[in-house]
Amino acid sequence: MTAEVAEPVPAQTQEELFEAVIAAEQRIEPRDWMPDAYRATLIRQIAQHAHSEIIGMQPEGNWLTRAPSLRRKAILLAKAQDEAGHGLYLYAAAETLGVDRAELTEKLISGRQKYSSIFNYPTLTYADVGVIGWLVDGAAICNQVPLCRCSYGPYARAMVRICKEESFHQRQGYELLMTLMRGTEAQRRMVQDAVDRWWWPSLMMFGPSDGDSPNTARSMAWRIKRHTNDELRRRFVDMTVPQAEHLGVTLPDPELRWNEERGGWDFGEPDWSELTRVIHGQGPCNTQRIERRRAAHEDGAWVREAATAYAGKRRAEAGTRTADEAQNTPEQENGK
Ligand code: FAQ
Repeated sequence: MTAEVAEPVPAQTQEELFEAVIAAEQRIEPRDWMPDAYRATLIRQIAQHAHSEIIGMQPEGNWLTRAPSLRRKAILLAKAQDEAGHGLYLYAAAETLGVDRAELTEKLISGRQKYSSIFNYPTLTYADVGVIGWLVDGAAICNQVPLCRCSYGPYARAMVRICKEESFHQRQGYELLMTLMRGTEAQRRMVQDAVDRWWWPSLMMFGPSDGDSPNTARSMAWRIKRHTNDELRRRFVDMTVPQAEHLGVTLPDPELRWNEERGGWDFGEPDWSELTRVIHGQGPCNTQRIERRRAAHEDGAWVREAATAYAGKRRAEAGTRTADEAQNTPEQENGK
């Protein structure tokens, strides 16, 4: 009998099938055909996201050895560990698209891939830890909840767990700030100072304004992104203003005004030239962040080598066992 060779599906049909899956709000999975540009967009976004989680451990990590109490230290350690975990899920999601984590790390430390601008700002006081939880995790949640409905299955599924953990991070940040606000006048000033420094960079996390966002239209058509950068930024401001009032801090924007007609808050324009500078390596801490990441990668080389050698040993042992089992039939093993 001659083996039947499957007719290759014409590219046109594959593309139509892909578009139909997207239109039907179903998920594209790693085994499915996808346009090269869809794959490249996902790799770009997921890799940047993963790098952000890993580099994002540094600003708060700065305070691990100086946390004001054992309780605060335990909370902060757990948060940083969660962020490492998010990075790992995201690198694993990127690997389903055919890229290797080592290759992505190499691109990050050689400056060929980006990470979020927000992590290039310094953490000057312990109030910054609270403000990162409240504003930075708050912005991350606003941006990432819609990504749970992203058209690419592994990314969407990774986001579900990440969002749950980020919500918890936001609440711990807010709780820390509430505690400080109930404290001394100096502690309240410390919170206000941190809010003043982190507010605008947090708004910039959502990316450039829609008119200057080259990737949004394509990513929305593919249902990778579900909202534009400006839509999400507005949603974040609407969510955050009442929280700031409850906390008793002032957001550093003289143009912040309730818009009755729109039912939302109007706000000022972020300094886009600052975002461009930070994205292109000229933020206050860009050099330090990448140097630390490179040093950690180099210091960890022996761990990767040991893990690879151990995995090789386990594979060889499993291979020997399989060969032995092939020689010993179940009857022989049972002594029959
Ligand atoms: N920083 O055309 P668009 C976190 C780049 S995780 C740096 O609008 P797109 C958890 C953009 O990549 C935070 N670069 O791009 C945590 C593009 O450059 P490219 C990370 C930025 O992709 C909390 C160019 O500008 N979250 O916080 C930024 O459609 C606390 C043009 O921009 C994610 O990554 C920026 N802010 O939209 C951890 C979420 N904005 O690649 C520790 C997933 C833009 O063409 C502590 N990502 N760029 O060379 C996204 O939703 C999107 O990628 C956007 C950008 C919205 C970030």
